[in-house]
Amino acid sequence: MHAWPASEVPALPGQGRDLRIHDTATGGPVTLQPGPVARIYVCGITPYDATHMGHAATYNAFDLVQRVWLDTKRQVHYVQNVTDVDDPLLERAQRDDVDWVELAERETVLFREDMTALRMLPPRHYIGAVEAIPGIVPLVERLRDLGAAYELDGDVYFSVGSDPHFGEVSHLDAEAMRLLSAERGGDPDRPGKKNPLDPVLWLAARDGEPSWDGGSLGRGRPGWHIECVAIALDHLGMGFDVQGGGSDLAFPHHEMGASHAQVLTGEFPMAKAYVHAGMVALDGEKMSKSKGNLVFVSRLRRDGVDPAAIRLALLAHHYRSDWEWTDQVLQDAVARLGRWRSAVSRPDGPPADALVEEIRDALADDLDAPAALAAVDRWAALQQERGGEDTGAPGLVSRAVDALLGVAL
Ligand code: 5CA
Ligand code: ZN
Repeated sequence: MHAWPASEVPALPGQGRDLRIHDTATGGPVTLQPGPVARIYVCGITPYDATHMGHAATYNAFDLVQRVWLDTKRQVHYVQNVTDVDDPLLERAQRDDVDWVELAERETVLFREDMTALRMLPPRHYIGAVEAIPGIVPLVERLRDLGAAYELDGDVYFSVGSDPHFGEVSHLDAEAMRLLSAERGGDPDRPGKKNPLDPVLWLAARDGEPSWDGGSLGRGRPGWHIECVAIALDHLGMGFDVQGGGSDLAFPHHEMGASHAQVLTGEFPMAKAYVHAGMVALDGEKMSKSKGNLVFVSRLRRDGVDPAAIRLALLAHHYRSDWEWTDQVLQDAVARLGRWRSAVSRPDGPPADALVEEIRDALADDLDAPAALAAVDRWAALQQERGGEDTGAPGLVSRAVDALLGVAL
């Protein structure tokens, strides 16, 4: 699949910082020191509905990770998937009586447009589940040959008992795992499983559903977790720097992925840091496609909202906190964008070298975007109150805000 166009990232004077970030698996901050090429896998959308503010907030967090790395003059290898075949997509297509391929394509096109408008850096490899099937099948066969997978009425399940590290990403107790598994695509109550938590690796073909050649597995379609493992291992290899997603992916998705990869390679963990963004809510409930309480990026854009203001609204919240989308959040962002634009449109201003360092420090400290915004606010207020003589300052602020925060002033 092709990704979306990249926006230019201006180079800044001075030295970038190494990123210290909260890792769900160790439960604390880790300072990442990637080589010259930093590697990141961010779980992509299941394209059955348009990009909502929750998705946008999560992708914003991982865009910041990359901007911090780029500022250290590293290259970034960024991989993202599209879960373009899975139960929720097929169910929605059936409900709306549309072709599942068309639904997935339409929503993926819209997602790309939203990401472009929000100036999110594109992945180097943007890979659909369907196109990954030839790589998924041999991994499932290998898990089976290793004794880590078993068959149940033609479907193939992964045995979580085969991984000594199982549970070390999310650190949940058995009851919590069971509840979340039922909520998030698992089938803990299916009779005949070795462990209720065991996730499906390969689902045998069913009437009325798409299926593909699975070699010795028979016709069918892939499970969700093995999809991301196959794509990540193929394009990044083991031990990449960050696997990212919203906090609802910690269990089961990232836990199961780490488990599959551990059994396949004998290495743990697949990612050096498991990074999770908080959930965005609307009217007190997590924004979700299944609940339908959504504010769409595309809708706001159609209503004439500047994408830079949407981005500032996201940046005003720490990525790890759960927060609520309200009209006020957007109004505040529009007002801030206006203040910043007016401040950088003057021919001179207060010196801004210290501001660049403040933004760098804030982001390197677990992506503290709100602190970065507060620093720019202070510079803009000073500009407003007293102005300044530095003719390079407005341009420098503009470039720093663009390079580090993805906001075009
Ligand atoms: N295709 C899978 C990942 S492989 C998937 O979870 N797709 S998704 O479309 O449901 O979600 C895409 C990303 O948005 C995930 O990282 C998910 O955690 C995140 N996300 C979904 N809802 C919210 C929300 N309300 N707030 C913040 N992030 C969210
Ligand atoms: Zn994923």
